[in-house]
Amino acid sequence: RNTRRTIECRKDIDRLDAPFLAIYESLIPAEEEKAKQKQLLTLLEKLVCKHWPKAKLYLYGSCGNSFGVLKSDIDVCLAIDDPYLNKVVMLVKLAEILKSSNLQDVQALTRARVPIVKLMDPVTGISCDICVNNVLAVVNTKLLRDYAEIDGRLRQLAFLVKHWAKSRGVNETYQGTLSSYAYVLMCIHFLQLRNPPILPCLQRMKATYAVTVDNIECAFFDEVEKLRDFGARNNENISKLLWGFFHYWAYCHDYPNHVISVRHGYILRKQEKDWTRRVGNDRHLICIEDPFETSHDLGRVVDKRSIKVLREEFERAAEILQNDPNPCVTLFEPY
Ligand code: 3AT
Ligand code: MG
Repeated sequence: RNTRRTIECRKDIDRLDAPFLAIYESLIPAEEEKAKQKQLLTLLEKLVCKHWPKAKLYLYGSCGNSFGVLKSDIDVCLAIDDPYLNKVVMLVKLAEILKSSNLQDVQALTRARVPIVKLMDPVTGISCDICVNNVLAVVNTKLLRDYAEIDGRLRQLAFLVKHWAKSRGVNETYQGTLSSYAYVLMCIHFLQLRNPPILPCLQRMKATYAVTVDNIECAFFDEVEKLRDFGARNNENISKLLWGFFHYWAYCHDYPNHVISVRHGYILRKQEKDWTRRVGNDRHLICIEDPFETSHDLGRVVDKRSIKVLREEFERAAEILQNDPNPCVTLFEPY
Protein backbone atom coordinates (compact mmCIF):
# COMPACT_ATOMS: atom_id res chain seq x y z
CA ARG A 1 0.00 0.00 0.00
CA ASN A 2 2.84 2.33 0.70
CA THR A 3 3.35 3.47 -2.84
CA ARG A 4 5.80 6.32 -2.10
CA ARG A 5 4.53 8.03 -5.19
CA THR A 6 6.10 11.33 -6.05
CA ILE A 7 4.23 13.13 -8.73
CA GLU A 8 4.60 16.55 -10.12
CA CYS A 9 2.15 19.13 -8.92
CA ARG A 10 -0.59 20.18 -11.37
CA LYS A 11 0.39 23.07 -13.60
CA ASP A 12 -2.46 25.39 -12.67
CA ILE A 13 -1.92 25.13 -8.91
CA ASP A 14 -1.39 28.91 -8.44
CA ARG A 15 -4.86 29.56 -9.81
CA LEU A 16 -6.24 27.89 -6.66
CA ASP A 17 -4.51 30.28 -4.32
CA ALA A 18 -7.15 33.00 -4.24
CA PRO A 19 -10.11 30.68 -3.61
CA PHE A 20 -8.29 28.76 -0.86
CA LEU A 21 -7.28 32.03 0.78
CA ALA A 22 -10.90 33.17 0.61
CA ILE A 23 -11.97 30.03 2.47
CA TYR A 24 -9.24 30.62 5.05
CA GLU A 25 -10.44 34.22 5.57
CA SER A 26 -14.00 33.03 6.02
CA LEU A 27 -12.90 30.72 8.84
CA ILE A 28 -11.14 33.38 10.93
CA PRO A 29 -13.22 34.23 13.99
CA ALA A 30 -14.52 37.79 14.26
CA GLU A 31 -13.18 40.10 16.97
CA GLU A 32 -16.68 40.02 18.40
CA GLU A 33 -16.37 36.32 19.09
CA LYS A 34 -13.09 36.82 20.92
CA ALA A 35 -14.72 39.48 23.07
CA LYS A 36 -17.43 36.99 24.00
CA GLN A 37 -14.82 34.41 24.98
CA LYS A 38 -13.12 36.99 27.21
CA GLN A 39 -16.47 37.84 28.77
CA LEU A 40 -17.10 34.20 29.65
CA LEU A 41 -13.58 33.79 31.03
CA THR A 42 -14.07 36.82 33.28
CA LEU A 43 -17.34 35.41 34.58
CA LEU A 44 -15.70 32.06 35.33
CA GLU A 45 -12.79 33.77 37.10
CA LYS A 46 -15.21 35.57 39.36
CA LEU A 47 -17.07 32.39 40.27
CA VAL A 48 -13.94 30.31 40.80
CA CYS A 49 -12.03 32.88 42.85
CA LYS A 50 -14.81 33.11 45.40
CA HIS A 51 -13.96 29.57 46.47
CA TRP A 52 -10.30 29.32 45.53
CA PRO A 53 -8.84 32.83 45.81
CA LYS A 54 -5.39 31.65 44.65
CA ALA A 55 -6.64 29.90 41.52
CA LYS A 56 -5.78 31.19 38.06
CA LEU A 57 -7.62 30.48 34.83
CA TYR A 58 -5.77 30.03 31.53
CA LEU A 59 -7.14 29.64 28.06
CA TYR A 60 -5.60 26.80 26.12
CA GLY A 61 -6.37 24.90 22.93
CA SER A 62 -7.64 26.64 19.84
CA CYS A 63 -8.85 29.81 21.53
CA GLY A 64 -5.32 30.38 22.87
CA ASN A 65 -3.11 28.94 20.14
CA SER A 66 -4.44 31.08 17.25
CA PHE A 67 -5.76 28.03 15.37
CA GLY A 68 -9.34 28.55 16.46
CA VAL A 69 -11.83 28.60 13.66
CA LEU A 70 -15.23 30.21 13.82
CA LYS A 71 -17.42 29.03 16.68
CA SER A 72 -14.70 27.17 18.53
CA ASP A 73 -15.51 26.09 22.02
CA ILE A 74 -13.14 27.32 24.65
CA ASP A 75 -10.77 25.23 26.72
CA VAL A 76 -9.91 26.57 30.16
CA CYS A 77 -7.34 25.32 32.64
CA LEU A 78 -7.82 26.04 36.30
CA ALA A 79 -4.35 26.18 37.85
CA ILE A 80 -3.93 26.00 41.58
CA ASP A 81 -0.70 25.38 43.44
CA ASP A 82 -1.64 22.82 46.06
CA PRO A 83 0.14 19.45 46.26
CA TYR A 84 -2.67 17.90 48.33
CA LEU A 85 -5.33 18.74 45.86
CA ASN A 86 -7.43 15.91 44.47
CA LYS A 87 -8.49 16.74 40.93
CA VAL A 88 -11.68 14.73 40.98
CA VAL A 89 -12.89 16.19 44.28
CA MET A 90 -12.07 19.61 42.97
CA LEU A 91 -13.95 19.10 39.69
CA VAL A 92 -17.02 17.87 41.52
CA LYS A 93 -16.91 20.95 43.73
CA LEU A 94 -16.37 23.17 40.71
CA ALA A 95 -19.40 21.70 38.98
CA GLU A 96 -21.44 22.40 42.08
CA ILE A 97 -20.36 26.05 42.15
CA LEU A 98 -21.07 26.53 38.46
CA LYS A 99 -24.46 24.83 38.66
CA SER A 100 -25.63 27.44 41.14
CA SER A 101 -24.95 30.21 38.62
CA ASN A 102 -26.68 30.92 35.31
CA LEU A 103 -24.61 28.47 33.35
CA GLN A 104 -26.24 25.53 31.61
CA ASP A 105 -25.50 21.84 31.01
CA VAL A 106 -22.87 21.79 33.75
CA GLN A 107 -21.42 18.30 33.94
CA ALA A 108 -18.34 16.83 35.63
CA LEU A 109 -16.66 14.16 33.47
CA THR A 110 -14.30 12.73 36.04
CA ARG A 111 -13.39 9.51 34.26
CA ALA A 112 -12.06 10.97 31.01
CA ARG A 113 -8.31 10.76 30.23
CA VAL A 114 -8.26 14.45 31.06
CA PRO A 115 -11.08 14.92 33.59
CA ILE A 116 -13.12 18.07 32.94
CA VAL A 117 -16.23 20.04 33.77
CA LYS A 118 -18.31 20.92 30.71
CA LEU A 119 -20.72 23.82 30.53
CA MET A 120 -22.61 26.13 28.21
CA ASP A 121 -23.06 29.83 28.73
CA PRO A 122 -26.51 30.91 27.51
CA VAL A 123 -25.50 34.60 27.38
CA THR A 124 -22.68 34.19 24.85
CA GLY A 125 -23.74 30.81 23.46
CA ILE A 126 -20.22 29.48 24.04
CA SER A 127 -19.47 26.01 25.36
CA CYS A 128 -16.50 25.46 27.56
CA ASP A 129 -14.40 22.63 29.02
CA ILE A 130 -12.53 23.27 32.26
CA CYS A 131 -9.70 21.04 33.43
CA VAL A 132 -7.55 21.28 36.54
CA ASN A 133 -3.78 21.81 36.55
CA ASN A 134 -3.23 20.62 33.01
CA VAL A 135 -0.32 23.02 32.72
CA LEU A 136 1.36 21.09 29.91
CA ALA A 137 -1.57 21.95 27.68
CA VAL A 138 -1.06 25.63 28.49
CA VAL A 139 2.61 25.30 27.50
CA ASN A 140 1.95 23.39 24.27
CA THR A 141 -0.66 26.03 23.42
CA LYS A 142 2.08 28.67 23.70
CA LEU A 143 4.40 26.62 21.48
CA LEU A 144 1.76 26.41 18.76
CA ARG A 145 0.93 30.09 19.04
CA ASP A 146 4.63 31.02 18.77
CA TYR A 147 5.03 28.89 15.64
CA ALA A 148 2.00 30.61 14.13
CA GLU A 149 3.65 34.00 14.54
CA ILE A 150 6.72 33.06 12.54
CA ASP A 151 5.06 32.53 9.17
CA GLY A 152 1.47 33.24 8.21
CA ARG A 153 1.33 30.20 5.96
CA LEU A 154 1.14 27.90 8.99
CA ARG A 155 -2.15 29.39 10.10
CA GLN A 156 -3.54 29.22 6.56
CA LEU A 157 -2.52 25.59 6.14
CA ALA A 158 -3.73 24.49 9.58
CA PHE A 159 -7.12 26.21 9.20
CA LEU A 160 -7.73 24.50 5.86
CA VAL A 161 -6.55 21.11 7.15
CA LYS A 162 -8.76 21.39 10.26
CA HIS A 163 -11.69 22.48 8.11
CA TRP A 164 -11.12 19.50 5.82
CA ALA A 165 -10.82 17.11 8.79
CA LYS A 166 -14.05 18.37 10.36
CA SER A 167 -15.95 18.25 7.05
CA ARG A 168 -14.75 14.71 6.37
CA GLY A 169 -15.37 13.37 9.86
CA VAL A 170 -11.73 12.56 10.61
CA ASN A 171 -11.33 14.88 13.61
CA GLU A 172 -12.98 12.57 16.16
CA THR A 173 -10.57 11.00 18.65
CA TYR A 174 -13.29 8.84 20.16
CA GLN A 175 -13.80 7.28 16.71
CA GLY A 176 -10.12 6.64 16.26
CA THR A 177 -9.20 9.62 14.11
CA LEU A 178 -6.93 12.53 15.03
CA SER A 179 -7.34 15.55 17.31
CA SER A 180 -6.98 19.11 16.05
CA TYR A 181 -3.82 19.33 18.12
CA ALA A 182 -2.34 16.40 16.17
CA TYR A 183 -3.26 18.00 12.83
CA VAL A 184 -1.59 21.29 13.78
CA LEU A 185 1.59 19.40 14.77
CA MET A 186 1.49 17.63 11.40
CA CYS A 187 1.30 21.03 9.68
CA ILE A 188 4.20 22.47 11.71
CA HIS A 189 6.35 19.45 10.97
CA PHE A 190 5.52 19.60 7.28
CA LEU A 191 6.63 23.25 7.12
CA GLN A 192 9.84 22.47 9.05
CA LEU A 193 10.70 19.96 6.32
CA ARG A 194 10.11 22.15 3.28
CA ASN A 195 13.15 22.99 1.25
CA PRO A 196 14.04 25.73 2.04
CA PRO A 197 12.28 25.40 5.41
CA ILE A 198 9.32 27.63 6.22
CA LEU A 199 9.52 27.03 9.99
CA PRO A 200 12.53 26.46 12.27
CA CYS A 201 12.65 23.98 15.13
CA LEU A 202 12.16 26.16 18.21
CA GLN A 203 13.06 23.40 20.67
CA ARG A 204 16.51 22.96 19.11
CA MET A 205 17.37 26.65 19.35
CA LYS A 206 18.74 28.50 22.36
CA ALA A 207 16.01 28.41 25.01
CA THR A 208 14.62 31.81 25.93
CA TYR A 209 11.61 30.29 27.67
CA ALA A 210 11.82 27.38 30.10
CA VAL A 211 9.45 25.86 32.62
CA THR A 212 9.33 22.49 34.32
CA VAL A 213 5.87 20.94 34.41
CA ASP A 214 5.15 17.53 35.96
CA ASN A 215 8.91 16.82 35.89
CA ILE A 216 9.05 17.58 32.18
CA GLU A 217 11.43 20.28 31.12
CA CYS A 218 9.79 22.46 28.48
CA ALA A 219 12.28 24.79 26.86
CA PHE A 220 12.34 26.60 23.54
CA PHE A 221 13.24 29.79 21.75
CA ASP A 222 10.27 32.11 22.00
CA GLU A 223 11.55 35.46 20.68
CA VAL A 224 9.64 34.76 17.52
CA GLU A 225 9.48 38.38 16.40
CA LYS A 226 13.17 37.86 15.48
CA LEU A 227 12.21 35.04 13.11
CA ARG A 228 9.65 36.86 10.97
CA ASP A 229 11.63 36.40 7.75
CA PHE A 230 12.75 32.85 8.51
CA GLY A 231 10.73 31.36 5.64
CA ALA A 232 11.31 34.19 3.17
CA ARG A 233 13.56 32.10 0.92
CA ASN A 234 10.69 29.73 0.29
CA ASN A 235 7.98 31.27 -1.85
CA GLU A 236 5.52 28.37 -1.99
CA ASN A 237 1.97 29.59 -1.61
CA ILE A 238 -0.94 28.02 0.24
CA SER A 239 -2.37 25.92 -2.59
CA LYS A 240 1.02 24.34 -3.29
CA LEU A 241 1.52 23.66 0.42
CA LEU A 242 -1.92 22.13 0.86
CA TRP A 243 -1.26 19.94 -2.17
CA GLY A 244 2.12 18.97 -0.69
CA PHE A 245 0.66 18.23 2.73
CA PHE A 246 -1.88 15.72 1.42
CA HIS A 247 0.56 14.33 -1.11
CA TYR A 248 2.96 13.63 1.76
CA TRP A 249 0.41 11.85 3.97
CA ALA A 250 -1.12 9.96 1.05
CA TYR A 251 1.98 8.72 -0.76
CA CYS A 252 5.24 9.61 0.96
CA HIS A 253 4.95 9.04 4.70
CA ASP A 254 6.48 5.70 5.71
CA TYR A 255 3.76 4.51 8.11
CA PRO A 256 5.49 1.31 9.26
CA ASN A 257 8.78 3.01 10.17
CA HIS A 258 8.47 6.74 10.72
CA VAL A 259 7.58 9.06 13.60
CA ILE A 260 7.09 12.75 12.99
CA SER A 261 8.69 14.96 15.62
CA VAL A 262 8.21 18.71 15.90
CA ARG A 263 10.67 18.62 18.80
CA HIS A 264 13.49 17.48 16.50
CA GLY A 265 12.27 19.08 13.30
CA TYR A 266 12.98 15.88 11.41
CA ILE A 267 11.59 12.36 11.10
CA LEU A 268 12.55 9.73 13.69
CA ARG A 269 12.44 5.98 13.30
CA LYS A 270 10.02 3.93 15.38
CA GLN A 271 12.92 1.85 16.75
CA GLU A 272 14.43 4.93 18.37
CA LYS A 273 11.24 5.38 20.36
CA ASP A 274 10.55 1.71 20.91
CA TRP A 275 7.21 2.21 19.22
CA THR A 276 7.54 -0.86 17.04
CA ARG A 277 4.99 -3.10 18.66
CA ARG A 278 1.62 -2.79 20.23
CA VAL A 279 1.71 -2.16 23.98
CA GLY A 280 -1.71 -2.20 25.58
CA ASN A 281 -3.89 0.00 23.44
CA ASP A 282 -1.01 1.83 21.77
CA ARG A 283 -0.73 0.43 18.28
CA HIS A 284 1.42 3.17 16.76
CA LEU A 285 -0.14 2.90 13.32
CA ILE A 286 0.54 6.59 12.65
CA CYS A 287 3.14 8.17 14.91
CA ILE A 288 3.09 11.79 15.98
CA GLU A 289 5.35 12.57 18.93
CA ASP A 290 4.09 15.08 21.46
CA PRO A 291 6.66 17.91 21.65
CA PHE A 292 6.91 17.76 25.46
CA GLU A 293 5.40 14.49 26.67
CA THR A 294 7.71 12.64 24.36
CA SER A 295 6.51 9.18 25.34
CA HIS A 296 3.06 10.20 24.16
CA ASP A 297 2.09 9.25 20.60
CA LEU A 298 -0.82 11.40 19.44
CA GLY A 299 -1.63 8.67 16.95
CA ARG A 300 -2.38 6.27 19.81
CA VAL A 301 -6.12 6.72 19.25
CA VAL A 302 -5.86 5.30 15.74
CA ASP A 303 -6.79 1.64 15.31
CA LYS A 304 -6.80 -0.90 12.49
CA ARG A 305 -10.11 0.34 11.15
CA SER A 306 -9.56 4.07 11.48
CA ILE A 307 -6.05 4.03 9.95
CA LYS A 308 -7.69 2.81 6.79
CA VAL A 309 -10.29 5.58 6.95
CA LEU A 310 -7.59 8.19 7.51
CA ARG A 311 -5.32 7.02 4.73
CA GLU A 312 -8.19 6.81 2.29
CA GLU A 313 -9.13 10.37 3.19
CA PHE A 314 -5.53 11.56 2.68
CA GLU A 315 -5.52 9.84 -0.71
CA ARG A 316 -8.88 11.31 -1.65
CA ALA A 317 -7.65 14.80 -0.75
CA ALA A 318 -4.38 14.36 -2.65
CA GLU A 319 -6.25 13.09 -5.69
CA ILE A 320 -8.68 16.03 -5.59
CA LEU A 321 -5.92 18.59 -5.27
CA GLN A 322 -4.10 16.99 -8.17
CA ASN A 323 -6.96 16.42 -10.63
CA ASP A 324 -10.30 17.88 -9.60
CA PRO A 325 -11.48 20.90 -11.64
CA ASN A 326 -12.94 22.53 -8.55
CA PRO A 327 -10.93 21.32 -5.54
CA CYS A 328 -11.91 24.24 -3.29
CA VAL A 329 -15.43 22.81 -3.19
CA THR A 330 -14.88 19.07 -3.59
CA LEU A 331 -12.19 18.84 -0.91
CA PHE A 332 -14.58 19.95 1.82
CA GLU A 333 -17.68 18.07 0.72
CA PRO A 334 -19.33 16.42 3.73
CA TYR A 335 -18.75 12.68 3.90
P1 3AT B 1 -10.66 22.63 18.04
O1 3AT B 1 -10.74 23.92 17.31
O2 3AT B 1 -11.37 22.63 19.38
O3 3AT B 1 -11.02 21.48 17.18
P2 3AT B 1 -8.19 22.67 19.59
O4 3AT B 1 -6.96 23.40 19.11
O5 3AT B 1 -8.90 23.24 20.76
O6 3AT B 1 -9.12 22.43 18.34
P3 3AT B 1 -8.18 20.08 20.76
O7 3AT B 1 -9.61 20.32 21.09
O8 3AT B 1 -7.74 18.85 20.03
O9 3AT B 1 -7.62 21.26 19.90
O10 3AT B 1 -7.32 20.14 22.07
C1 3AT B 1 -7.35 21.24 22.96
C2 3AT B 1 -5.98 21.46 23.56
O11 3AT B 1 -5.65 20.42 24.44
C3 3AT B 1 -4.86 21.50 22.55
C4 3AT B 1 -3.70 21.06 23.33
O12 3AT B 1 -3.18 22.15 24.07
C5 3AT B 1 -4.31 20.10 24.31
N1 3AT B 1 -4.25 18.70 23.87
C6 3AT B 1 -5.19 18.05 23.15
N2 3AT B 1 -4.86 16.77 22.97
C7 3AT B 1 -3.69 16.61 23.62
C8 3AT B 1 -2.85 15.50 23.82
N3 3AT B 1 -3.17 14.29 23.35
N4 3AT B 1 -1.72 15.69 24.56
C9 3AT B 1 -1.44 16.88 25.06
N5 3AT B 1 -2.20 17.97 24.91
C10 3AT B 1 -3.30 17.84 24.19
MG1 MG C 1 -10.85 22.73 21.52
